[in-house]
Amino acid sequence: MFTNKTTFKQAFVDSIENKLGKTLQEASGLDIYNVLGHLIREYIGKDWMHTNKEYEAQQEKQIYYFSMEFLIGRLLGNNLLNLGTLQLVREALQELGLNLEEIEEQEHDAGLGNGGLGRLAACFLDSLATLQYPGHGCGIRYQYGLFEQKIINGYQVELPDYWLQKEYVWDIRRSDKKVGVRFGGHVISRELNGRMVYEHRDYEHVWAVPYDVPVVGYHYHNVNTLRLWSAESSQELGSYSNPADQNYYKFLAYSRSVQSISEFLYPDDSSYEGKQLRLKQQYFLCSAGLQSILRTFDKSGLSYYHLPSKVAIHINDTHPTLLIPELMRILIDDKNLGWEDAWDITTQTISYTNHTTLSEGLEKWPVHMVKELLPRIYMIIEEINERFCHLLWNLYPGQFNRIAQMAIIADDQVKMAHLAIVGSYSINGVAELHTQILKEREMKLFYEVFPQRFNNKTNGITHRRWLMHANPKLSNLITETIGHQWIAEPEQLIRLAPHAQDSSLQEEVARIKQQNKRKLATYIERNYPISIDPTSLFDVLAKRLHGYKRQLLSVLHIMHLYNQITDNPSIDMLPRTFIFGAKAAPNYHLAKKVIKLIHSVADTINRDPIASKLIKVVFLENYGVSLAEKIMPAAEISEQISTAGKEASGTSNMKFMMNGALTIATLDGANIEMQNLVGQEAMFIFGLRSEEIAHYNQFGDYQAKLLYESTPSIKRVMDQLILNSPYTRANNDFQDIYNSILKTNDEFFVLKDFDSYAAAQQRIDAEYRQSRSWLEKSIINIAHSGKFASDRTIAEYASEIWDTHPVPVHLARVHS
Ligand code: 26V
Repeated sequence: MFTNKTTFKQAFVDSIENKLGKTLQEASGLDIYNVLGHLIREYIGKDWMHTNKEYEAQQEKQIYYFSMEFLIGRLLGNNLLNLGTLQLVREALQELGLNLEEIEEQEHDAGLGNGGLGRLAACFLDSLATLQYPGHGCGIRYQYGLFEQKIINGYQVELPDYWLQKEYVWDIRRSDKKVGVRFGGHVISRELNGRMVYEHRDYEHVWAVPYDVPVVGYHYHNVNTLRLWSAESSQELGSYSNPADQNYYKFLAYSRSVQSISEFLYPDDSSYEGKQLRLKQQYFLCSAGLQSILRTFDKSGLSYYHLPSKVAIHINDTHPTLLIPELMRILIDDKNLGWEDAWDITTQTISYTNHTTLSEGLEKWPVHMVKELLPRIYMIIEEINERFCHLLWNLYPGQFNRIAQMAIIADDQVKMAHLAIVGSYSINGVAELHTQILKEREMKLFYEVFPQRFNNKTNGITHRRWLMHANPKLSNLITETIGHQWIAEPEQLIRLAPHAQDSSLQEEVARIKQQNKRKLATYIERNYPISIDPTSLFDVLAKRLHGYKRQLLSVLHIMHLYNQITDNPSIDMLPRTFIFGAKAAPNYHLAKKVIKLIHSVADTINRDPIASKLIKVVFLENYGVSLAEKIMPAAEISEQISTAGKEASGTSNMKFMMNGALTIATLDGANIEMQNLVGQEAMFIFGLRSEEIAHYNQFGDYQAKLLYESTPSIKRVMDQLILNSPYTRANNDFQDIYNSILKTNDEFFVLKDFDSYAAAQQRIDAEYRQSRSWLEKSIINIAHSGKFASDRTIAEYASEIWDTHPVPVHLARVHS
């Protein structure tokens, strides 16, 4: 459509005039964004259509990635980058007096996810399309994304994130593809011609309407689909419009309950509330997504026995596990297959990724709730459970205990992880340690029964968004140094390693980091009443707030540094800026207290005329994808300090590394694999290892109180949480934090790891002064970060789990 700047400018200005009836000069920033967005969306449209036609013609296996979360962030810049028109559009806009970066700021992040799990799904979509796999996302089009975080007086306040308030330019509503989903009612079973048939009666019928978002692959032509489902009433107000009619209120209640299905994303990645609604959302996604997959499959004219060779369905954590009984239901009730055949097909089609070993993350539903909301699905789960227990009985006769521990239904609850393991052919963890823990500890009993199903796929991130788009200067420098092959094959970044000691490269890396730091400093100064020194060391901790992620360890350490400064104002300490970004689940009381503590510490230190020359503490509100894109390029230290064994993988660690930060970390999640690559010297490793933590947990031989009493530096910072200290002032805000450590015997080993963390921080202080060796390590980190590109992860999923192949789509698109 536009092959050079002139045709683009023409199309753009025409579009402004035609769509808005305004001149370019009269158009607002939002007008300009909307018009540009539409123009690009239309440009994508042709490739999208061709991709779908090609997929239909070639009949390659299709992958459907089901996830309750897709944290895709903004699309304008990334689509331009992937289309290969970023440079052309940027320059053409400049000629029109417009700045692309400012236009990008108009786009509201699509924040349809909580954290790592949702962002991983978004990175995977980018890699699937770029590697030309026929792989699509299936999710929910929540009207409200993850809440918008405001900080008022140091406390987190949650505001609704109504991201659809302004027009969303990227999706297309496909009313013609809507499907019906049924809730509640009851099931009548009877025999008909020697076969049981099941009739679902008196159910509530809801329409699921898909909205499709194109997913553009980088510099190739595949445009895959992210299909987001929205719930709509299937009854019209029409005949009930009279309030005197008793059905009027029934209708209102029905329509409200339908609306709520796709209204909110659950703002919690640790525990859950509003259980029934969450279950409803999950079934809604599973049923709608599956019906639409089978509609497409039906067009092939193949029998259902071929389903596993044409369709791979992946479930992102247990949230979409109801796909298993739903596929069984459709095959048995609607397609008339027998149980065994349906089970073979189902278990050869579905694969599952586990993302957490935290017990709060393992979903369980009360039996009565599943029965009431999904009566036919419950019957199927019961039968799966019975057959599975029977199998176990044959394997382990008489071992009641073991069988009870493994059952899908037990203690009046349906255990979704058990259902997911039993009903899928592949179960993977997201980093080596995590997979090992699944096999040896958390899912040990299942591993003994199905060893061949378990495998590891270490997470990754898309280098297109997290390096090329977020840090174009560093990207260009890399290309100047090693050529452009790394863009298509990120593992080629390793070719930077031989240049790590090259002083001119080091200087360039330092110069770019400095520019990125200045840019972040300017952003901070514009948005917060604080000025920071862009030459200080930028030390960043940005991720969801959770006890196991130990933001508290970092804050206690900052308090400790402050104590050292007040004891000795002429202390030799390198100036540092500690930058935090974190949302706490709204009902996670302690996490919110930690946010308040960060603010109290920031307030005290930033105001102190002496200490503030050495330390500044900044909390950036509303951490999300777009803010992360600003932070990563400017970071010099990446904090990955979870209690070992608790962080399944982590993905911010990868983003920081790719942007040249050095990592201070425990041996947890993917940090271990990072260290294996870059070596001990290029990271700052500290703390207990997961085996040691497991040992303490097993034998109970760690006593936090003793440690507290016997270590003056620890006692001092702990006491500053409760006694009259600069942080507590008149209130008693931090008593709960204090208690949480001393009364639960320091569940997350914060005190136990404190000294070792402080020592690692001191090493950082010393090594940052050796700027050449620091830069060498920074380059080594970038060079090894290619392993953590999601292209590698997706290629592994494709060949080792899904058994699918790229489908190149050839079109004549011109790239700049
Ligand atoms: C559980 C629940 C329970 C119901 C309410 C909503 C909700 C949302 C999420 C979860 C599970 C969270 C699991 C999770 O996010 N795991 C993270 O996955 C990342 C990608 O694999 C990984 O890098 C992180 O280490 C892991 O914590």
